Amino acid sequence: MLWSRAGGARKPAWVLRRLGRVLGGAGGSMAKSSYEYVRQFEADDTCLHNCWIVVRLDGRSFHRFVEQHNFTKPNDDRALQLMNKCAQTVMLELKDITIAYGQSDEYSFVFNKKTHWFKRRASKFMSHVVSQFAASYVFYWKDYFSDQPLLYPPGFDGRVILYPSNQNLMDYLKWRQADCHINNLYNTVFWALVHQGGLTKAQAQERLRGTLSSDKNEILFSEFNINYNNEPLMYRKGTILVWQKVNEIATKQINSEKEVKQTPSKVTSLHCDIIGQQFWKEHPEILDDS
Ligand SMILES: Nc1nc2c(ncn2[C@@H]2O[C@H](COP(=O)(O)OP(=O)(O)OP(=O)(O)O)[C@@H](O)[C@H]2O)c(=O)[nH]1
Ligand SMILES: [Mg+2]
Repeated sequence: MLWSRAGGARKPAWVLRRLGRVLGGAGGSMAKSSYEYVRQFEADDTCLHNCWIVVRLDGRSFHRFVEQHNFTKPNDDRALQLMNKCAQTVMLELKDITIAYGQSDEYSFVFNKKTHWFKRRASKFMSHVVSQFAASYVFYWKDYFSDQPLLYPPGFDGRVILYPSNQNLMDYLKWRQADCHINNLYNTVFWALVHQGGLTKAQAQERLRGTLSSDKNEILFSEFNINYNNEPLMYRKGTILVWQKVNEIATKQINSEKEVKQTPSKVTSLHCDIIGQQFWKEHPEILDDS
């Protein structure tokens, strides 16, 4: 059967000939419908070339979602692992993501600056990342929250940001990790004051007003015997997902005559510092756009 893509969707040739006649086309050949002009209203959202494309998503109204689903405070391991699982799924399903970074209810995905995926259309990047992530969140929920039913469908917002230089991209990721540190230190002291110190939330907030990081570390240590530096790395640093080469060679069959040898990669999660230079020296492949 003859098939054609005219009109957007794939249709058999006889349907197109009939459609052409209905729309007034001559001799059964496909004429453009008088509605075709509406395509011109679609905005061109091609991402500027040679820029890193970052998609960041964030849970919608998660302050309410975490309460209703009884997340532990300030960090819920099940929730963080579920976020990481969803982000790994995004990296495996979509093309050209070189690194991802997540903390709390947010995740950032960095697409290689040379990517040509979906002709670099921002709306395609954002919608694919967010929908894949949200669907995975619901799909894998029960694997992480076996005793807690999902009460309503969670939502995520998304945005696309372009970074023209490697320095800008590194600074973006450092900014997100600095944000993770600031929020996690605050939340750790806040909930220690409430849970262990017996303060109300309002009193804890008042106690922390105007304090510096050093003050918060001191409260944790002197009043609750908590050394902040011994708190789990995933809470303090967030999660970095990168590709790691697997130490074996796999053979991929292209067709009945041709096969190619490949060094496969897998997605690995790290919880290390990315603000200093060491991480970037150890992982030059992340910024390598070749
Ligand atoms: N208890 C708990 N709360 C969490 C955890 N992870 C994220 N959150 C909460 O999720 C919220 C994330 O903050 P925001 O994204 O700024 O707030 P939001 O309510 O999602 O609002 P919008 O993103 O603007 O829709 C905060 O209230 C966090 O405390 C967790 O592991 N445990
Ligand atoms: Mg949110």
